[in-house]
Amino acid sequence: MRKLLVCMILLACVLLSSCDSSKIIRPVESLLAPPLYHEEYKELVDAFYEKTGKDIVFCSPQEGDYRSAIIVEDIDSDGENEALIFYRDNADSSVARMSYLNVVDGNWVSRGTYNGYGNEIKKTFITDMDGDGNCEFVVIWSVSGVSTSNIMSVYRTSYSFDEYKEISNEMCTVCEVADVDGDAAEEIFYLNQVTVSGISQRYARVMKISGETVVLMGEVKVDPNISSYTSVKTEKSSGDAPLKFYIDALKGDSQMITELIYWDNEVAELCAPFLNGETMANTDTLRYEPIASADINNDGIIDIPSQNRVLGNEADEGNVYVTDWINYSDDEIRTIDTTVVNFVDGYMIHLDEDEIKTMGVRNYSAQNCWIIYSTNGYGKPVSELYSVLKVTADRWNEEEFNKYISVIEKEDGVVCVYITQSGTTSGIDSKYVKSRISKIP
Ligand SMILES: [Ca+2]
Ligand SMILES: [Ca+2]
Ligand SMILES: [Ca+2]
Ligand SMILES: [Ca+2]
Repeated sequence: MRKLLVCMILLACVLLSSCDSSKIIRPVESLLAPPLYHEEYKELVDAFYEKTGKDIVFCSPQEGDYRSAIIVEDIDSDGENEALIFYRDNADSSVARMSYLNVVDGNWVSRGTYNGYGNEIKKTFITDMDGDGNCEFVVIWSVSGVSTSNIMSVYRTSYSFDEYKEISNEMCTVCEVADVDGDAAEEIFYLNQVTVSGISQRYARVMKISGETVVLMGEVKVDPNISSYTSVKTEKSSGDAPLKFYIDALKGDSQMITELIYWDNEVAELCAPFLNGETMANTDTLRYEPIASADINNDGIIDIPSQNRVLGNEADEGNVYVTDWINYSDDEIRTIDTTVVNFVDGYMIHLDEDEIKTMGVRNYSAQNCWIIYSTNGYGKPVSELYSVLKVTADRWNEEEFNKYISVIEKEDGVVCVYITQSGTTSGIDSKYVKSRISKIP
């Protein structure tokens, strides 16, 4: 009986550890989407069903500020609400549509329905870019499961035409609407890929509304050899510094770069300072692990990880890259911090100039363990100083960890340090390791 109980406990442990919450697959929409519509829009929805029939499927934008299939807003600044509805005719339809409705004599009336360029809506922006009182719509249409097929459509109305017209459509990967050049009017910033004579090129572009059309304000080439963009961060303009876009991109499965793109008002051009014009590659920000850019010192400026050398012995099998955190200002790349990053276990160790030359790290990934050693100044190991270990929360209470110092407590465990005798002799203590080891932001 006792044996059976032990077996059952063991089985429960296995089951629990294999269904950590990150592995439970839930539909993204159920996590992110707000309620489809509020009771107060019942009349709108009823009027819409009357026109389209009830077979339709509402489609919520998957990213951005608008996450509802039904958007009710004062779109033409007359004090009354209008509505945009995204939907498909039925679950199998390959075409998503957008309907624009307003209220006439107390009733919701359709003012136009527009066919999209895909079966889903990735993102939409509703904003008055040219300041004429009427919002423009920027809609990123996508095909489910195909990340390279986004089409951006721009819809505009004016007092001279009484409905919305599609005035532009472009392929895009990333798209944002923001005041790129600081003149208080918003522009469309986007990245796209063009293949010319079999050679793939990627551009960042800025477009603005001009009269009844959209014009290209500027473009700049970016690194063409990437597999996908993973995030876009913007840094607000301040003083003379322009709005900056930081776009993390994967190269292959695990290498990563960050594109920095901004509008330079002095030369009236879009700039991507990290692209090497000769090699057409962004090598300044290359790292061999997918470490995201982040503001690591909380000064409001985003810092970019960059790796180009290992710490300690180059010939060592378990060696670890030095990660420099760089940023770009006044036409210069500055290193603001130097670390070694344990991407898997979620921590990094900050190193000073002297330690970069006199320390090395050996990674025992199967044990979630790093050993930090001193070197002779040319990478050759001299003695082990301390080890950093990531252990699960339940193991942390075991006796063998009595001599370890907890430095980071995380949801899934504890990052802890054991200091050797020669580490202690070299002045490494609890205060030192706690000040040097931090979470990856
Ligand atoms: Ca209105
Ligand atoms: Ca407008
Ligand atoms: Ca602007
Ligand atoms: Ca920073």
